[in-house]
Amino acid sequence: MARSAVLNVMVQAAMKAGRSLARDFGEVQNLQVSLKGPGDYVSQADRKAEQIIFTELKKARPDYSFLMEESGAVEGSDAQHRWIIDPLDGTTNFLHGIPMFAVSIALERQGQIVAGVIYNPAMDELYTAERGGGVFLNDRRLRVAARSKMVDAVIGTGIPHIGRGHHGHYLVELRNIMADSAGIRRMGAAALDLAYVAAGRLDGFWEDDLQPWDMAAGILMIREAGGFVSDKNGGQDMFATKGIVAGNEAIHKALMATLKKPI
Ligand code: 2AM
Ligand code: CA
Ligand code: CA
Ligand code: CA
Repeated sequence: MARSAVLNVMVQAAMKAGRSLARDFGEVQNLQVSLKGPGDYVSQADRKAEQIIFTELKKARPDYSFLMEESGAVEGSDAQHRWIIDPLDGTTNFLHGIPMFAVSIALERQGQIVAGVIYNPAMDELYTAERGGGVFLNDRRLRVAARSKMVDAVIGTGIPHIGRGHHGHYLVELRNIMADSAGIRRMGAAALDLAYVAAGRLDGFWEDDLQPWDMAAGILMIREAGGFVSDKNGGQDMFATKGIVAGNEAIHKALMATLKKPI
């Protein structure tokens, strides 16, 4: 597995931020926490990790543009290249001492995602992907799961909470997937859920109301693992519509059909 120079830069940034998160996770009760909206927490750990990633990437590629969850968009002189960064995906888990959280970094070139890194420091799991070069968990190449029937499939999702809409329509979807699948998992970190689909741990995944930084790296990973990713309409406008459906070809198709069913 030969990593390109730019992927190495992303790995170094993600692991440095991950070490900072791991230290803060050890004394989570001492962190300053604030609310961005109902149920929407941010802590010093999120901000510190984002600053580390920003500094590392800026040093390596001074001209590139940025889209970050906590600091927003920062335009560089090179608008063709954009980093898309979630410094801590799974903040709620993190603040509750649940070790399901990750750093997510993607690189977009002319609107196309070309590289992605997702790192869970608590489990020391590093997912890396490059367009056309496959996806790896640490040093092992990944493929999506082979299971093709919903009766055998374990499906991940994100359940809306206070401050997030769509509750009524989500309950219909949840009920229909419950009825058709072997099980549903709600792990609480969307970027990791997508990495788990790439790794074949989850057979499929769907969620509404996600942001580009939740999805960008994971979308590339699922494609590079031979999987299918689309928005809820079957198109490729995940960033604009904020919805995502993923799995191998058969599970993606079955999920799309189940999600459209009436109650
Ligand atoms: P975060 O931890 O980076 O905020 C859980 O379903 C997923 O949803 C997590 O990846 C979480 O990312 C994200 N999330 C948390 N609050 C959200 C909100 N208010 N709207 C949309 N997504 C949110
Ligand atoms: Ca957040
Ligand atoms: Ca997130
Ligand atoms: Ca986050």
